[in-house]
Amino acid sequence: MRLVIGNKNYSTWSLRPWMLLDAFHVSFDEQLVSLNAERLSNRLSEFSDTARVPVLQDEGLSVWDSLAICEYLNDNYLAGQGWPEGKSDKAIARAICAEMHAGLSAMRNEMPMNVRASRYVELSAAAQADLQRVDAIWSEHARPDSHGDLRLFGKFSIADCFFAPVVMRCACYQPELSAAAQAYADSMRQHPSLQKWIADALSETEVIDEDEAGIDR
Ligand SMILES: N[C@@H](CCC(=O)N[C@@H](CS)C(=O)NCC(=O)O)C(=O)O
Repeated sequence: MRLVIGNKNYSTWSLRPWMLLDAFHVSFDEQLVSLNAERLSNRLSEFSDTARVPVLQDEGLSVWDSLAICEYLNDNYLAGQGWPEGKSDKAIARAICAEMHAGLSAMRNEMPMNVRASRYVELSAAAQADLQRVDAIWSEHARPDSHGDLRLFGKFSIADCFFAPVVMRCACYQPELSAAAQAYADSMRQHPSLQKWIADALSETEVIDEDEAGIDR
């Protein structure tokens, strides 16, 4: 199985399924394609008609879109363990992932993930409202897991993978969060898979100008 991803410093959508695979110890190869703007669409259309990453290639099948990839992994490799247990937690987890997937766009646009950087950005009212929504989700649903680490719904799942890029955005731009939300972000940042991703991102040197925002702290 191979996961085609973008630069680890910048590619939020790639981080989601990568983290799921790594955290559940599913064996896979990764292929990193630079998100450098030059001929990007041509380079990415080799892997998917959408010309976007991530793309999962498995036994002749190609699956694009981070949510579809996570669902595929949950069905075929994780025996359903990718989502929280229980009807209500599972439904809410799916709902907040859908919310993250389809919305919160002001925050996404104004706070691009940049693992290497520590920046200040002046956020619009819309981005601040998105952040408040994220804060509410983390505050309401983060609970200690069996090791005492804070995870959404009390057990690492696709929901944590979907919000891991926001954890990294917050690490870069350091917006003010409630104590509960900050505690979740701090705990998630220590997750071994996220630590591996961060180490890989720090070793990258390519700068993608379109994804650089804010001023250095
Ligand atoms: N909805 C897609 C979005 C994927 C996406 O936009 N990926 C970015 C990289 S993080 C990309 O491929 N950008 C290339 C471009 O915009 O040309 C998903 O969830 O996988």
